[in-house]
Amino acid sequence: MRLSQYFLPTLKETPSEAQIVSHRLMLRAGMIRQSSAGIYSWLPLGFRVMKKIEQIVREEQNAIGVHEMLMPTIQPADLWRQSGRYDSYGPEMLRITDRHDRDMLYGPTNEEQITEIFRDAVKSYRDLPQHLYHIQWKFRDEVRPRFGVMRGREFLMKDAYSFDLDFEAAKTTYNKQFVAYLKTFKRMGLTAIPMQAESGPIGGDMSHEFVILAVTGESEIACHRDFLDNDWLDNIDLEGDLQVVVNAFTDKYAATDERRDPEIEKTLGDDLVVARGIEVGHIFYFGKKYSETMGAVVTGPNGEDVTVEMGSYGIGVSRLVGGIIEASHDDDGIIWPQSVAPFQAGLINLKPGDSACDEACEALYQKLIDAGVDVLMDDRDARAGAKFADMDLIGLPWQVVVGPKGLKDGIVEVKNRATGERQEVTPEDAVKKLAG
Ligand code: 5CA
Repeated sequence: MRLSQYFLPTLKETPSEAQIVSHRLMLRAGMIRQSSAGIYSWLPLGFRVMKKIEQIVREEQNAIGVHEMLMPTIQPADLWRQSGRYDSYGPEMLRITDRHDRDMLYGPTNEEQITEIFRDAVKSYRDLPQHLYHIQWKFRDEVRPRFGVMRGREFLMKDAYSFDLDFEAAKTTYNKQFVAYLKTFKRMGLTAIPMQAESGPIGGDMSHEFVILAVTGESEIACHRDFLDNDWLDNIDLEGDLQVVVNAFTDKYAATDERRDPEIEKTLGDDLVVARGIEVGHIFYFGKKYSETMGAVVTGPNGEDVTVEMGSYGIGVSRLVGGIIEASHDDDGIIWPQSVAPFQAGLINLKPGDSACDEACEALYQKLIDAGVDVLMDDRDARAGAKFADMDLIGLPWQVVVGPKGLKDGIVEVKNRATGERQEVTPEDAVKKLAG
């Protein structure tokens, strides 16, 4: 991509409405713009990151055999009357009336919608289990939308739903999602701590929140120090026995809000960490809560009626964009983990118009593309200082700087955004380094 032909409206000044670093950096890096409170447009750079995150989530869901589908954003109120949640959900639900005076709503979640689809299609235990997900926009009319995309009103969620015959099968499904979540967040460079949680308006009696630590997190959490020690985490083989992996995490203390236990915390002593966290995912087992009220019943092995066991599994895809920035930035800007970076490398032409620089940049640009490196070339006619600042701000993992002085000696500079380390290498070696 050539920056001269791209849409990247970066800001020098810090926008005054942004209270936390990820919101500031997303606005400054030209990733998002606010449309109204808690509702954002995703500009090309931000959109790329969101798509990368979405793809990781998708791959890990597909890997455990959950099938992708797509349900609508607008749902009929009657569906929610069947579960009883139309009245109980409260003012967070955006209620709409269509031209025929029918009550509709913008979905805050999809338990009812998926249960209806399942109920009408699946009649026998032989067709179980069914595990489905979609990645779709949600709307919750939050009292206090804030912190940019972290607590939006409109936000993108991956929500998966499971239908199993009995508790044992439902528990296995829950465990599979649990481990898939650990893998998903790890691939994004995040250490997510699973903690027992309240299930709130979704309901149910088994539930874990996946929380990443950040000083600006909305909730206070308490956990065993081991959760912050990546060595311990790295030593757990996520491909191992499902229940053993889940136990390795759930055996250690991690809790938030009412679930915190002062007695346990006392015994932990120096091993206790109290910090602030951001909830990036939440999984629920709620058994027959919706299947009973909505009649999701199949014929069992002995011809009897079996009300199916359900769970739901959410990941805040758009929230993660902000969450990753909270976890990975410095004073100069964002530091993208390779796996979600909008481009792998930035190529800076220090002197556009200088034929040697232009030629070397064009050649390098082409070679990087040929080597499969997603590259953003800053070919704008701007000051070097401004180019460096923008490149640090948008946080691509690698920067390649091409200037007239270096070219005389046949070299370019390669900078690692995360470590700040710089190396002078030939253009050929730069390609090798970035492609490798
Ligand atoms: N139906 C269930 C799971 S599929 C559900 O809705 N769960 S949830 O309410 O916990 O939301 C799932 C995830 O969406 C949360 O963990 C969080 O990461 C994200 N999320 C929730 N509310 C917001 C919001 N207002 N802004 C951004 N992300 C949000």
